[in-house]
Amino acid sequence: MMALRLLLHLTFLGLGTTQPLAQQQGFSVPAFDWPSSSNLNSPQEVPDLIQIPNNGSKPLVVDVQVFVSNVFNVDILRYTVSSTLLLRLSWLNTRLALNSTGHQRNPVMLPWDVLWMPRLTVREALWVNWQDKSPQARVDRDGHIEFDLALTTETNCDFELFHFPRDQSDCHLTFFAFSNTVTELEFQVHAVNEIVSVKREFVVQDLKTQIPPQHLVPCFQVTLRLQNTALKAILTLLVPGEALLLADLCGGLLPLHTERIAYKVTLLLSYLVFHSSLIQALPSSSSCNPLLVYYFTVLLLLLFVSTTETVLLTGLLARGNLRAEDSPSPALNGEQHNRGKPGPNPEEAPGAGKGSRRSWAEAADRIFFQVYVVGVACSQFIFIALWMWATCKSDPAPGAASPHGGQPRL
Ligand SMILES: *[C@@H]1O[C@H](CO)[C@@H](O)[C@H](O)[C@H]1NC(C)=O
Ligand SMILES: CC(=O)N[C@H]1CO[C@H](CO)[C@@H](O)[C@@H]1O
Repeated sequence: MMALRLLLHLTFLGLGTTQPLAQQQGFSVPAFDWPSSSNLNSPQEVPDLIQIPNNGSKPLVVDVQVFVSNVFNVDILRYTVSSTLLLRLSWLNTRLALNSTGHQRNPVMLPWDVLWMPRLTVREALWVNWQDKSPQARVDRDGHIEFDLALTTETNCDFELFHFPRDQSDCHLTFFAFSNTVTELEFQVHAVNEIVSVKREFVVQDLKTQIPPQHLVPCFQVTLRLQNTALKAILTLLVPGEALLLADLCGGLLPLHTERIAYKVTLLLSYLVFHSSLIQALPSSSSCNPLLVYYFTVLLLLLFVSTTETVLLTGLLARGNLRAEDSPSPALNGEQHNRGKPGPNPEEAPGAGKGSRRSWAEAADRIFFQVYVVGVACSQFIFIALWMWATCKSDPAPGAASPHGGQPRL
């Protein structure tokens, strides 16, 4: 019998790691030791210890200490956070106190499946990996039970990316004990920050715990405040963007009849490539999209306007030159016909037209350049002001706006 149990136990451990993700979300009780309804003749046969300890008319108080040991991945595109936590659950079961009196003085270790324990489910989780598949409970002589549960989990988080890459978001992990009711069970929760790794783009600024105010199932909530350190995004996004804008401004200093048009078109093309990779690197959202998206779109429009201006003026000049090249032959003929005659000098007319057209285009270009510099400077100042003072608060989620049912307001 013992050998069979051991074999079953090992099989369970072996299977445990290959379980589908959905099954790993709750801390599932292995089937072999759980009294199934088929081999129970009456409810009295359910072993006492696997039922929740009674606390009269009051709920049992389970004390939870949450040690956050790592936040190892933050994926803003998928809105997920991966973290490693340790939960230390402790409560009092006076029935065990009676049993462990006698010569036994030290705490005893009991397998977790002979005792009642809250079965926890993480609401925000995509997957949960409970690291120890068969944790042991430490029971002291007063009947205090202590369980350590280590878990790695990937959870959903609504990042506030309006100020990306200097964003800061609160990510929640809500633990529910679905197999008990609020009249049976109550949590008391504290958090301990045990994060030692600092080699991360996102750092944990704050760690809080609370019991959500309105709840139908016993639960507790851990809140991580994550802050983006922004260095990588500044180096890869802001610096190239600003450099391109500066290069475009300097391009305005080139004379119109040189290769300015090739220079501007190359800049616009390289900016388009940069822009598309930038847009792919940022997530989209129903509200409070990153301010940077608007900024880089304005930058794109500015580059487009300056390139268009160069193209238009160069086009006008080229037409003027063509017309000026066409006109000299009749002018020359006219000169031959009118040689020796007094009057207006026809040689001057085409040359003057060409010169005035060129000076007109250059004046327009100079005015445009000044307006453009002012426009660029204004756009930068407006952006800085928005960055400093504008805030954006996402609408509350339908479930948060009207808890426990009600019309979803989307
Ligand atoms: C029983 O309930 C009371 C009142 O809520 C609480 O102070 C006490 O700690 C509980 N006892 C146990 C064993 O949980
Ligand atoms: C010695 C003693 O008190 N034993 C008790 C241990 O707990 C079980 C289950 O509650 C009781 O049935 C025993 O009497």
